[in-house]
Amino acid sequence: MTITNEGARAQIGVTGLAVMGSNIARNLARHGHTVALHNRSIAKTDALIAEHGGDGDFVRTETVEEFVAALQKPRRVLIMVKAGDPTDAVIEELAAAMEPGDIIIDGGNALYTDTIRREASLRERGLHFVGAGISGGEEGALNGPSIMPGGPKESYEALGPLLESIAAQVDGTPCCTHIGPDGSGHFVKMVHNGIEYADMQLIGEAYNLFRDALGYDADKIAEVFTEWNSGDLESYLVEITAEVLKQKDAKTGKALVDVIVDAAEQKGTGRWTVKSALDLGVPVTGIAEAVFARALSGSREQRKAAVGLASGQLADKPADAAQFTEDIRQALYASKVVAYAQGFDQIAAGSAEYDWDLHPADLATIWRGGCIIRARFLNRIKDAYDENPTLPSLILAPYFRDAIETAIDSWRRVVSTATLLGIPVPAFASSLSYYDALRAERLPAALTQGQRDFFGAHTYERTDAEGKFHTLWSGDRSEVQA
Ligand code: NBP
Repeated sequence: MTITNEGARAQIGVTGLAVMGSNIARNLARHGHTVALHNRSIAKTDALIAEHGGDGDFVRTETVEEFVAALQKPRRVLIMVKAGDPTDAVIEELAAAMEPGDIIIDGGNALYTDTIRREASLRERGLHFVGAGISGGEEGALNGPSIMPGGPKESYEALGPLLESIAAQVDGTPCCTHIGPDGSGHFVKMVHNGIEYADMQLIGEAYNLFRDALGYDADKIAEVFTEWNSGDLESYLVEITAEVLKQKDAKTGKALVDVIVDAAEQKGTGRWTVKSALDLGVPVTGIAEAVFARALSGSREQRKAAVGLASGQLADKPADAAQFTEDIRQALYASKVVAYAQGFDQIAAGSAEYDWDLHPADLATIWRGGCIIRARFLNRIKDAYDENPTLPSLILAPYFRDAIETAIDSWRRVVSTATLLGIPVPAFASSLSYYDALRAERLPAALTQGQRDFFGAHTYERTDAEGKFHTLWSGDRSEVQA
């Protein structure tokens, strides 16, 4: 069918009207944009119009052809459907109905390598494809998310003002900027989610220490998090932690957190971050521990069977609760610095691998609002990268270097006390070990190289000469240049 867009009046279309898509469509409409609506099953479109039609100017469409015909040129369509095959199916249907110069935006949580593939294929057909990471959950989608659009720079000219108008704003700056080519937007969103996993795990470990080392109940722990939220740790995740801890279960009257099963689930972006980090050779140890901690919590049968295993001689609980509370706060802050440092390392490695020319300060800027990891802390990260865009590690920025110096004794006390009490702190401990490894003058990797050369003739470098060397281990053990 030939599609004309005579009388087309929508500036953008949204297809996929489940919770995220409908909230973004409403956000767009509330900002004065005329929005064409489409969903595979018409019921969601009608529900949106029935319940929220008053939010702005919507164009109801049933078929893809009607949807495309409702859009002004260049047509802009935001896809908000389930990631994976559904996204490919929707792209194919849209591409068949659209024209060169039109823009397809995938706002779902796509795997960045899928976005690279889709962008290349649509470019060949003359269409612009923008993989846009969107963070902030359903509330952010409605009231202002953080948006990370990748894809061709030219398409951002047509799209940027529209996306920036609906993004969260911090100090008058929108939490949306063009990230870089093809899959970079989704890559950055993936790492954002990886950092989110680490941050949540660290908060969880702090909570666990209050509960098991200090014997605090949920209300008392909520008070601590509320207080922390007015200092350096101020962040969305710390704020909602206090809210969750305060919540009472209507059925039992207990704290809700005490009746929730302690098995955490995941949808996959944390796992993707770690897989990608493995491929890129970036040690994102904090993020990896967080992903594994969720997996361990979900191993319910194994855990049940292991309850009661030997704990060793446990130490006494900390005598000075106020000091230990401050120690946990410092350990949380320092470990959080490590998680972000590792995430930004992964972004730098991805940027180099795919030639994306990503700018860390821009990312810190657009993560200050709207997204799940929004935090006061991000201003410090932005300042650090503004001052030195090629920082070898965030840990080396003067502000964070000093913060860790202040925290280091507390951090060690927390990890050692937790270990002596038999309380698991995988993310606190691995972050501290990462820090110690990074600052070490000499690592045991020299021995590893010796072993590799012994069994596999993999060669090694010397501290005092250029080139590669091999020891004739099964011969006279003399050294030869490789
Ligand atoms: P879902 O991820 O639950 O997807 C539901 C939508 O996909 C519905 O509109 C459904 O249409 C449509 N759909 C499916 Br399923 N298969 C389809 C197909 N083959 N063809 C056409 N449409 C199809 O929705 P969501 O939770 O709103 O998330 C949307 C996207 O945003 C996802 O990629 C998600 O990962 C991402 N995201 C979600 C969040 C969050 O907090 N939930 C945050 C950030 C990003 P139907 O109504 O006809 O079944």
